Amino acid sequence: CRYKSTGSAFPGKVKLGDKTYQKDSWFNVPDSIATSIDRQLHTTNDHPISITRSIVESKFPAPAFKHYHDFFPVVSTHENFDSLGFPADHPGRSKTDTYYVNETTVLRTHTSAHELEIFQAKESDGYTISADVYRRDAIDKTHYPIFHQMEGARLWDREKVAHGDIAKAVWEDVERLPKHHMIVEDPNPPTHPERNPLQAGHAPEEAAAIATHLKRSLELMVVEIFSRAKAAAMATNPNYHDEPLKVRWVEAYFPWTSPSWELEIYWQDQWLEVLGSGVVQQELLQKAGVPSKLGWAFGLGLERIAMLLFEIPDIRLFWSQDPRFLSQFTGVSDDLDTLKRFIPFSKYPACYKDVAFWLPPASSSTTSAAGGLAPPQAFHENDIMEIVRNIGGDNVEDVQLTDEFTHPVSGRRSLCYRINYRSLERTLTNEEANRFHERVRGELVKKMAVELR
Ligand code: FA5
Ligand code: MG
Repeated sequence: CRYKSTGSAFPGKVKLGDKTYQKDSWFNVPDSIATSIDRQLHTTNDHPISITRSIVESKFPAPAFKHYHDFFPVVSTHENFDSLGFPADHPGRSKTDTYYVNETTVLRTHTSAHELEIFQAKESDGYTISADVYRRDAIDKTHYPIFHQMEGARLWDREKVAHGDIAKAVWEDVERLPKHHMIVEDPNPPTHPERNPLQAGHAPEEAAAIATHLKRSLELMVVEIFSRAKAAAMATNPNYHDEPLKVRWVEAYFPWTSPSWELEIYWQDQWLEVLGSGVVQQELLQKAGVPSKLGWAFGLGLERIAMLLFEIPDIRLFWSQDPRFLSQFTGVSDDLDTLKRFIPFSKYPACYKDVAFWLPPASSSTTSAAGGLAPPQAFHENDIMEIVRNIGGDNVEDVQLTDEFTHPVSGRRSLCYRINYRSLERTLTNEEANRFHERVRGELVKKMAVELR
């Protein structure tokens, strides 16, 4: 048995939700993640993620759209990556980015993992899927290793529209959508031969019609949600600071859509990406057994929308069990006209600690990855994030690279990270922060073979 000699956390089985899985050397799911699977915030009554989900769903009404909430988060690598055309070497597949249960089983990294099966099911030509998704990622106020996405798609069938004229049918549906007056920056060409190509089987006017329907639908979702929520806030708070809503479309790349775009909203002096989207690749629809259909798909971050809507300043708050957080949403309906902003409770002092280290020389590092975290010769920042997260948990607000240089003679790289230890719920003592920090330093040496400076 090839796993016997390692003596680490496998072989063995792991229970995730109500199912049991065989682990192998790919397993990298920490307990804190495994035990959070049961939380299902997107269907928890009176939780801001569930309220937000319901508000966004209402912008994609039945019968055109069917709404799914119950897809289990453990999926195959085929569902999460292969079915969508992810190339074999796509960085998203890496153990540094994704939580693996075993070599062919992952915690889904996005709700797109269910696109193929939903297209296959043919239950509706429009749908949304809301679910929890998992990623090894940065630590800051807008990133968390578990978050929630809503996937949406809308298809048209060449064989069911008059004269097979998809472009005309889609334009008629565009005409039926309400207009809006929000200023949208969209300097992007409809398609771009290298960056955002027109698909082989699509006429330019088909892609243009679908793109217009996609963009208008998503803009309407944003306008309706934010302008009504703002009106409610201004009605109840005379000192409400009114900032005009600013949004923009940015070119993007996804293996299963082309052309593709992301939508960003201006928030707290920066552009915040809220969703990715595009015209669905015909190859995916062929695989699903619906080759005569064409359409669009999007995937949005529910936390990002919820943070804007309720003015929630830190993504960790969604996981808080503190009544000072949860009680503010009790009895809050999804009625936008009566929506209440979150009133922050006291902010506790920040406690910054730096850690500086030399990375191991690339050639000698093959023996390093003791815990199976780091791939042998490559350094990946997500491994640092994971170490900090596993030790500090929600007591860490932010981890930032503050300095980086390469030694002119030895060629070795040195990095310095600044960790902000700050709980949302109480003041951390300097001793507590020091204890976390000492353990972080120890684990960096043990798991990543760095040399502390
Ligand atoms: C995707 O996940 C694609 N599946 C979206 C998509 C669907 C594209 C269908 C085309 C067709 P992306 O990795 O950009 O794309 O994530 C989508 C959204 O999830 C982001 O715009 C952001 O709002 C949110 N998001 C991403 N990472 C995090 C995170 N760590 N914490 C919170 N929200 C996140
Ligand atoms: Mg993105």
